[in-house]
Amino acid sequence: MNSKLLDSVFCPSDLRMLKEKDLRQLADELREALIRTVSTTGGHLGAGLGVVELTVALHYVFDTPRDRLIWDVSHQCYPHKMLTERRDRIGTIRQGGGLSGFTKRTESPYDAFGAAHASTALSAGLGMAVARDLRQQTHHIVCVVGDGAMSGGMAYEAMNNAGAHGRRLIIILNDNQMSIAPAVGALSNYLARIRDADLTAAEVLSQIAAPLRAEMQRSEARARRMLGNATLFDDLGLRYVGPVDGHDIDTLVPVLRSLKEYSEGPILLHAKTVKGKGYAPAESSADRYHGVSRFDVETGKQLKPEARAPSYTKVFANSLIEQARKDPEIVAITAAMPSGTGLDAFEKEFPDRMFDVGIAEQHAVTFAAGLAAEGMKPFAAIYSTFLQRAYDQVVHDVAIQRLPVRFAIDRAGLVGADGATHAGSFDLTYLGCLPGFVIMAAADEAELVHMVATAVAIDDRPSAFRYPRGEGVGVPLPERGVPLEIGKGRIVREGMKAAILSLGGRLSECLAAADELAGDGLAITVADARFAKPLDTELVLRLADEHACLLTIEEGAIGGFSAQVMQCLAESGLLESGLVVRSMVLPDRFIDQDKPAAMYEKAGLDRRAIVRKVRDMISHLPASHRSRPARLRPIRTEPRRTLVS
Ligand SMILES: Cc1ncc(C[n+]2csc(CCOP(=O)(O)OP(=O)(O)O)c2C)c(N)n1
Repeated sequence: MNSKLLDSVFCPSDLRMLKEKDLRQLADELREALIRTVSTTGGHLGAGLGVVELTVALHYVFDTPRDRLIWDVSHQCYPHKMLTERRDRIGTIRQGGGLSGFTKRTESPYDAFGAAHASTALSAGLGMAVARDLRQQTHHIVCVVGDGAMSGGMAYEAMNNAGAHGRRLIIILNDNQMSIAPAVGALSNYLARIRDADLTAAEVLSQIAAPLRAEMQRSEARARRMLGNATLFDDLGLRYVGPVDGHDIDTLVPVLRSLKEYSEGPILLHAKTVKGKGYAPAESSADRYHGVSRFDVETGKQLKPEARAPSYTKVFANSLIEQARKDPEIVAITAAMPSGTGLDAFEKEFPDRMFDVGIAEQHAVTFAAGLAAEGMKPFAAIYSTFLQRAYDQVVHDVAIQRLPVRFAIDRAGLVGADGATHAGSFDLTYLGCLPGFVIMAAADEAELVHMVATAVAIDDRPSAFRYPRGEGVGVPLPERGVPLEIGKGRIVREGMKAAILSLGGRLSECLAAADELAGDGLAITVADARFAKPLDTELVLRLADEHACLLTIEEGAIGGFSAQVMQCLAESGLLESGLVVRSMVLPDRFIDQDKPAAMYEKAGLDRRAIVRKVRDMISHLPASHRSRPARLRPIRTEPRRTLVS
């Protein structure tokens, strides 16, 4: 297909020069360009395909960027980026130095609000509406929210607030009946009930033109209720209109124009869309091509690199299934991420013991606490970045009551193409300060199997185990998980002079660094702490006592594992003994998307950085220590496993 119209649109003001009758053609060209682009870059596709017409119509009717357009989650923003001065760079999306896969305020004035975590648009939009009103400005605020994102608690908190404020705010509910998986929950059932027939533009206009004043609105709501068709949104004080076909530009344009005229308060347009719209392989796939690798446009076949080892996610899910076969009290919880957490496999085997609670991490955690309070063994599988949402629930509902909720923390550390919004940087820090928690980090996939078994066995307090995104390192998997001794690490390789104490997935880089240093005649001890909490103080003190240098490394922000080690060393007085101590943590800045290897290099957490650090530490040794021999006693040394390089 040629892209004649699309080529004429660099920015929305170009778009607004087009005739209304040309918008259909523009949308077709945009959709085609989107498919071609994502086929070469990979990324989020289905959601963008579902909002092509909405994107065109919104930029046509509203005066963006003066009018603020806010995309919830914003994984559907690719067509928006292509119409807002970024089409020439769209082929760089999600790559190092390229466009972000999400809206980002620093990237463009058209990105009114940055996002990537769900359910924030209404709160941000209401804040902007208040700012506008206080400054006596007149622009519009438009929030586009998916039905999945509408299942998150913040969306209700915002509607509750917006309904009471009565300020001008335009909400487009983009209802495609999908989250990443099919949408779940009572709200989804409710939307299915009210999404019956599509209204024409004229019908929506008469809906809007109906009684406007608040009092009359109330009586209209009563009348509607009596007719059995009041909506939850009306009752919350938001004017509900629709549903309309969200792919019909001829309906969308006049309807959006009339929303612009509505001055009585918040108004919500219910638009029905199809995730993956207009691309057959996407429309017919179970996840409607939510997130894809590069693919062949003709067949839709995704080109995934061959896996060298099973993913951590899969190892976690299989281990939990294995445990659940023996223990009927094990249940699993996900907040709208059944495939991302691997729990879809658990659900297949135990349909009654897996709970997808929607995009509702806070609820997921307290729900798990309730299960634990009744003696069940809940595993809440939540990405590190999304667990941030539920921090008070972790503290107040789980930790203070010492309830044995097990947190399976996926995507711990840097995550590649999703960038800073999805990095799992903080969990070691925010969990490490909570009394009573057991916190483990898997150095490889075999360790993860044992950590799942350990978490099953910890039945008197909360526990968490973290593991990185992507494939394991290729070690053989044990036949079955065996609970680890709580709070005990292991020495993986013995050396002299310098010791590296690693927590989690950087262990293989430490071993590679040790190999390199050994080539230069420097024998390095490498230990795997396994537990960030309780800390293996015996191991820490021994490493400190028997080496002249001690380096800790973790894939987490400042304040995590290394802080616990430093505290231990400081309290023991060993810091005054001439010991050279350093820590390697994620740098104190947000790291944009890139290939994982490049991100580790930027973060200074790769083999080369470790080698540099150790050499630097040794060069800082006081002369007396340089000749100090190591006095390592071989305890708890484990044979080194074969690692896939
Ligand atoms: C707080 C949070 N939890 C989980 C996710 C992962 N996630 C990304 S998109 C998505 C589904 C969003 O569904 P919806 O809003 O309906 O948009 P659609 O993809 O269907 O267009 C989820 C669960 C997230 N971004 N934020």
